[in-house]
Amino acid sequence: ATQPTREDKFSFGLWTVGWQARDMFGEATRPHLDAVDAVHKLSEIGAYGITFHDEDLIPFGSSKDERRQIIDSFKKALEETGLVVPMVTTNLFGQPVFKDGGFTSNDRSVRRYALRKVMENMDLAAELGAEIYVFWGGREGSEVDQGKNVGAALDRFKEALDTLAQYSIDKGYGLKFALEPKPNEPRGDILLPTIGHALALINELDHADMVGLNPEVGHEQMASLNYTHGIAQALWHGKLFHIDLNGQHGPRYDQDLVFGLGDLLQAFSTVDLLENGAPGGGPTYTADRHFDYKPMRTEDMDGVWETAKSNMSVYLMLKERSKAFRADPEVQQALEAARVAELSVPTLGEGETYEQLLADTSAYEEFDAQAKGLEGFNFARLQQLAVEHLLGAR
Ligand code: 3MF
Ligand code: MG
Ligand code: MG
Ligand code: MG
Repeated sequence: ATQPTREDKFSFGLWTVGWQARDMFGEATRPHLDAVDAVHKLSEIGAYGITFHDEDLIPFGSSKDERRQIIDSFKKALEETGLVVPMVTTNLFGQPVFKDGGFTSNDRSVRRYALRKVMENMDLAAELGAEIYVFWGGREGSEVDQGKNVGAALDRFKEALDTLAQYSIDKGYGLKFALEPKPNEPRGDILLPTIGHALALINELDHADMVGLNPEVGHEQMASLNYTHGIAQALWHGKLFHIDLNGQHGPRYDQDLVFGLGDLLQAFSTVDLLENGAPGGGPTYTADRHFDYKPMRTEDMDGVWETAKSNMSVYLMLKERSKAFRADPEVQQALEAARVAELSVPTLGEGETYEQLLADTSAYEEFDAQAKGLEGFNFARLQQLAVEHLLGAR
């Protein structure tokens, strides 16, 4: 059951398995991974898709001819394997020109250049049949509070997204945009630091309907937030367009561990939500299960593929455990005892007005709040059952 198939819809960023492990303190420990080889290898281990930043595939500064050649051999590999490209994104953080951001650089000419870079790559995304276009604004932010007019920066963020959405519409690309929040790293503070901030910006956009989120496990956890709650809210807004799955140990640097290898208990509730929906009902997630992680710097290429397989196998093990959890009659009793489904019952009766609520003395005047306050919610039993299922003790 931990053997992945195409139906599991697992996808990987080319920058994940292709990460050469160059970090803040040390040189690369692994050779360059050719995109064509990555496609073949990912297909071999049971993945469904591959995603990329423009520069992961086409080195910065390539000529038009070089670009075409790379794209053609990449497409050939996709055809040979049947691997798909569900999502594409732009690198607006690596080149020195973007050191103060792409869409929100204080320098207007940099912002115009950033828009053009995205448009060129959107053409490629459409050519490859991608449905989702991700925006992670890694350099959109500041270290010096006085150096950035946050309101003006949000105006420019909106201007960029509105312009690019119009471009996709006019070209008939049908792309859906997904914003990826992150609190910090590489900037001291990044704009749209959490799921909530990004959702609020979306409300201000001209084409809000085509813009959603790509939340990453580690990014929310770096902000000490609960990832499962975050994606649950995104789902509620109809905005969980895509996901970046990985692992993280709390609020430290962005670790990009293999999925689940951090807060495993939360990974369990994440998979439970993604695969089974909320207990008591609600919208579900349908796009690819995308991993954004970094294979440990200590590993050679064999180790890289070992970690790639780990992501999928951990996910599938958690999926299997979550199915067993939901199917267990004791869990169903515990959910019942914790009155989880009761939350889906509206607080007011059908058609009931606040006047009727005011007239209902059983709701207030006769309500024994003290006695009610002594009743337990039985969450402890539910938690224990979740742990037992997670550990395979049931
Ligand atoms: C950085 C990230 C990014 C984004 C990517 C868009 C380099 O912490 O998570 O990966 O995921 O830019 O998908
Ligand atoms: Mg990340
Ligand atoms: Mg990410
Ligand atoms: Mg990360």
